Amino acid sequence: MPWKVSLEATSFNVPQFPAEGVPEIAMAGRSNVGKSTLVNALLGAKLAHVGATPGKTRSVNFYAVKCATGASKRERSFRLVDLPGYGYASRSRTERREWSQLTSAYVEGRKSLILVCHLVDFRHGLLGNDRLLQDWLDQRRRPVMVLFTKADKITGSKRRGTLQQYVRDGLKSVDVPIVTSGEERCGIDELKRFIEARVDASMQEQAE
Ligand SMILES: Nc1nc2c(ncn2[C@@H]2O[C@H](COP(=O)(O)OP(=O)(O)OP(=O)(O)O)[C@@H](O)[C@H]2O)c(=O)[nH]1
Ligand SMILES: [Mg+2]
Repeated sequence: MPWKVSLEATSFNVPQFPAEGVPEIAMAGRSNVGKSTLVNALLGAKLAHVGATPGKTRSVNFYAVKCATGASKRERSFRLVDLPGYGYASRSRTERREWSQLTSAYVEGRKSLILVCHLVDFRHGLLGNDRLLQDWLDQRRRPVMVLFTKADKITGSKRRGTLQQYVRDGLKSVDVPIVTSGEERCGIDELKRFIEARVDASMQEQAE
């Protein structure tokens, strides 16, 4: 079943977050890595704002999704959450602090958050502040799934070797990272199935 999607909330502060409820899957990563582009590719709609200059997304954006999962094709509801990026140097210090406070308040405090997708540019691998994010999430026992972005910038024949090298270098991920491209739409269907399975598992756990 195709996903039924809509923008549910755009939050610039914690009180604007929608009430907790359905499971949430968040997209985190450096500014400009392609979080909003990947959200749009998953949603099949241009709902998230994309920008060539880093620092485009400044709010926590909640997208409501309905899908049918499992053998029974039961309808499930969840939210995809597009977060502001980090590592954007040229904004004012106050603005940067506000963004990171909002993002960390969301990730630390949100009970409905079942998975953080950590987006990493496939050309660069984990950079300094990506490792900081991985450690920070690990300390908070937040499950993390690494997703590589902009795979179209690396030739098809080099993709496998690049992925293996990054995995050998050490990264924390609940499963083998998925290599994606929002531009070429590669890895999108695989990622949709992965997300559906995580949502399904969390709903089953809740029901038990
Ligand atoms: N070639 C290529 N470019 C991409 C891909 N995904 C995103 N981009 C480009 O990268 C730039 C940043 O994309 P966004 O999706 O806005 O990145 P973001 O991570 O949401 O950035 P912030 O909101 O600033 O944190 C845009 O110019 C996109 O067109 C991709 O898969 N391939
Ligand atoms: Mg964005």
